[in-house]
Amino acid sequence: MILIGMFDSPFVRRVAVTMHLLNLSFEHRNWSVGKDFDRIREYNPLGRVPTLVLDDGECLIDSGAILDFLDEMAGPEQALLPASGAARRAALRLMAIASGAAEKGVLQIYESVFRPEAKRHAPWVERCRAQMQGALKELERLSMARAGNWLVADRMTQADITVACVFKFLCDALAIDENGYPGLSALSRTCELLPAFRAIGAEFHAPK
Ligand SMILES: N[C@@H](CCC(=O)N[C@@H](CS)C(=O)NCC(=O)O)C(=O)O
Repeated sequence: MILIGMFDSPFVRRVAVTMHLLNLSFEHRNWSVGKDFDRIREYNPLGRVPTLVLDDGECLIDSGAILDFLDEMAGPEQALLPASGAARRAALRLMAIASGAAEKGVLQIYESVFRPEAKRHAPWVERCRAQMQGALKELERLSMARAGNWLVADRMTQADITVACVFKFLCDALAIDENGYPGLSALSRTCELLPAFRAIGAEFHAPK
């Protein structure tokens, strides 16, 4: 399989970390949504990452759909999203809030990367920032409420992976102060020490 996209994207990174955890090997194409846009569009009509190219050439798009496929490949024992019930609902809610925060973070970055200064609209950026901060506040509340190391179960789930990837991205790319989020910082430290997270570095580079 070929994974397209840079690991500083939290969407790409959550897929790569998951593949590492599930022992699914892949080739990596470290393509930027800026300068490699045309190459990415050959595999994904939206020109977005992550895109996962399967061995038979099928192209999977959108990290949520890719994670669903990876869990299916891994089988029910190893799948990272809880199979049913309250734990599944809680994990999906956490993942939706974290992904939404990441999307609002990405929009703030794109405002300065893809728009000339004269066309930037501060109220729009403020709105995105408020949405991102609202999401982080809720993630912090939920991470402080957990009983053990993990968010929804007594083992790591996709909720932990997604929240940790998003928190790291927002701290690095948008200078979010970790100290304001002790629960998320603790989860992040636990995750970032794991071999799968260490293997998939997340150093942020604004798209060119
Ligand atoms: N919902 C998508 C979001 C992916 C996403 O926003 N990727 C960004 C990079 S972090 C991207 O491809 N940006 C280029 C663009 O949207 O034009 C997913 O989960 O895969």
